[in-house]
Amino acid sequence: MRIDVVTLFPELFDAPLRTSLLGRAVAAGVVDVRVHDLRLYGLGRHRVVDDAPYGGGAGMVLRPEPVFAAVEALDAPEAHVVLLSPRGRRLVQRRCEALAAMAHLVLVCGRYEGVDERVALGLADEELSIGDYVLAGGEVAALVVIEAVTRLLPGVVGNPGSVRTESHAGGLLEHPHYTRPAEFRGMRVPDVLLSGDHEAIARWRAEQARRTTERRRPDLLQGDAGP
Ligand code: JF5
Repeated sequence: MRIDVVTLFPELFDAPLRTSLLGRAVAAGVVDVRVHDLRLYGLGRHRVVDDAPYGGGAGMVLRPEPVFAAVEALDAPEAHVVLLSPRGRRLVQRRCEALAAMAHLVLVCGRYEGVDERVALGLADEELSIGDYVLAGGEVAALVVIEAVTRLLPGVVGNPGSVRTESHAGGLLEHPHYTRPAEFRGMRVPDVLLSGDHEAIARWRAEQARRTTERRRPDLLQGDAGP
């Protein structure tokens, strides 16, 4: 899979793309991530990328020309172009699975107080948000997309079971996890997990997942982010 990123802060991607699961996937060539500096497509000698909003108001807006130029320079009309912004549709696991099936993604990172609407109207195939909060820019949101998608690609997570049975993929939160020691600061591992009775353990885990989801995330039981 190939992922191109268009950003004013390419250096933000350096460590995350060299570290841990993402670093390994990039090194193995499972995903080819290329980060492009939007400033190179800025206007005039000063490489201007922003301007004041029509209609007035505080802050600056990312102009459309540099964003269109950066994406069009990729010369990849088949690529799926995603604009990250708080106005986008909320990203859920099901959407990550659909993105992981695509051959080529382009992630456009907004900045300033907003992005000229013509980017959403005439360039992006979809606008996504990673959650209901405002970031300084779309870069961290793009990293979230890259990590959530890359770990779904074949061969990236060692045990395919850990991708299939994880939180949300089944529409439920995970059951609690425990490892050694059996008692820590007065907190005991539930006896059933030490029993060796695998059917009882499976029943306990299913019950815990259901109860925790009911209490913490009743919205998931309505199928909002489920499979
Ligand atoms: C951004 C205009 C982009 O804040 C975000 C964001 C939140 N969820 N997903 C993305 O992106 C930064 C701010 C303003 C465009």
